[in-house]
Amino acid sequence: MRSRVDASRGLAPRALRPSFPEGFLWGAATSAYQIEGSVDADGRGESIWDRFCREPGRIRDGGTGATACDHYRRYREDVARMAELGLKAYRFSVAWPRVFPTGTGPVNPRGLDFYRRLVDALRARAIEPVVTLYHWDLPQALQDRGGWARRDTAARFAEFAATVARALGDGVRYWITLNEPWVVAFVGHLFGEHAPGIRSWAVALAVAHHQLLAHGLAVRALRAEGGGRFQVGITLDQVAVRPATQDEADAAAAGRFDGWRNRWFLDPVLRGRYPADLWPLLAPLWRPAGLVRPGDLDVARARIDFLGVNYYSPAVVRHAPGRPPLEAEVLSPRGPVTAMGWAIDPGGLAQVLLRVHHEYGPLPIMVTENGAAFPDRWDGEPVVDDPQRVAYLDGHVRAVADAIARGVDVRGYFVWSLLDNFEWARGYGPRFGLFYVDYPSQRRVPKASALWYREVIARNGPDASVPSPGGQAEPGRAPRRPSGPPA
Ligand code: IFM
Repeated sequence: MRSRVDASRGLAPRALRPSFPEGFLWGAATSAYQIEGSVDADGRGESIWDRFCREPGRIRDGGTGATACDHYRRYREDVARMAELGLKAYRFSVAWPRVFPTGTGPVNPRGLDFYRRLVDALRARAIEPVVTLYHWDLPQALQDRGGWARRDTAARFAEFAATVARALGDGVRYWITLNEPWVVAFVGHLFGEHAPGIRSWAVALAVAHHQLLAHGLAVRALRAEGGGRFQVGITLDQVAVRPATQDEADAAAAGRFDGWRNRWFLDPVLRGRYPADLWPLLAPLWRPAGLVRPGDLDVARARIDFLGVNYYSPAVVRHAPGRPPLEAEVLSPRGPVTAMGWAIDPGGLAQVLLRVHHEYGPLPIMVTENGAAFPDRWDGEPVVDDPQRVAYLDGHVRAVADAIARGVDVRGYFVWSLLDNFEWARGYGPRFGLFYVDYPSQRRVPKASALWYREVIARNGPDASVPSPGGQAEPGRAPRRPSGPPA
């Protein structure tokens, strides 16, 4: 049998001249808890991440989001930096506990005001705001009532979505309901590495289902507020899955892993059903009585205007008999890796884009996150040299161009991240930013990748006359280093 995971897709010869459509949205992304700080300001309520960070041993360096990049107070300065890069779009998230301190009940107008000011500042610089409604900071009060494992949280989320849309709808056209629901479900509720730190298949699968419901209900709420003016989507993290060998067993294991890692959300959102091959394997884990109710998957399949794809890395999978429940093992990367230990493979981005296009599309796609952490150092110079990140981004941008050349309708690309920030359980160690953040002084220092990105945006694509280093993390193999800090 042919594997569902066809690693050869997208590996045909590269497009010679990387080219991007007119109006392509070149952006950068962040999320509220990772950059804002000011967690007690203006009536904000507690989030699950505030609570989780206080639990000993949860965060590698003991860090919290209490100050982070102090963006809540420095947003004007940060928007000015975006403008210096020439960003066309900025993707940020709204902290639910700023808007509803206890998750529901009375709105906190001061919380909403912050996002109004931010949207106004972006608009004043002609930067398109792209709003993510949920990037992991659930109000703790909702967690105390069961969190995403409770069906009612989906309805509360739709209420939140409608409230934010009403407040910001004049200035915001692009809306993303959820960011990486797979990570929320499984890293937060199966591996216990993210808030709320639960370890249970049954809970994780219930959380996955309720997020799908929440997504569909929020799409409806957004349409009711914005009509046809809004562009609404969801962001799913996609892994380029490849079998370790041509062996049937490895191919089957890769297919199962892909089903859990990618199709568990793709299928309900775009086809209105759970993956048929995985259903018999996973459904018994939550004893489905009452979880999936008639009509739920019709709600989850609400029409979307674009799919957000986050891509960082591939996964090479081999059959591992007896490993419940998927009998699959992800091998350690062999080649170059980032500071997160993630394999560097731009071809994987083309692979996931082509896959979504061929199997679920055609549909408009935005690469809502792509980027890499490397051990950047700042010694007081005006620009932080980060050749590995320049190489990584250059390779991945060219992979997007490859996918476009093959007919994929990609509308935007967002670097993760604008700023170095709080990398969840990994704390402040990994630095993903285009701008280095010196946390003690809160100074932002452009990295060479920011200057490279400024040129890419100005040219609407990478310099076709300069060969790509292929995204390999080898220092010194970056494309020509652009000169001078941003104007
Ligand atoms: O920092 C995260 C982000 O919050 C979600 N996507 C992956 C990034 C890097 O780990």
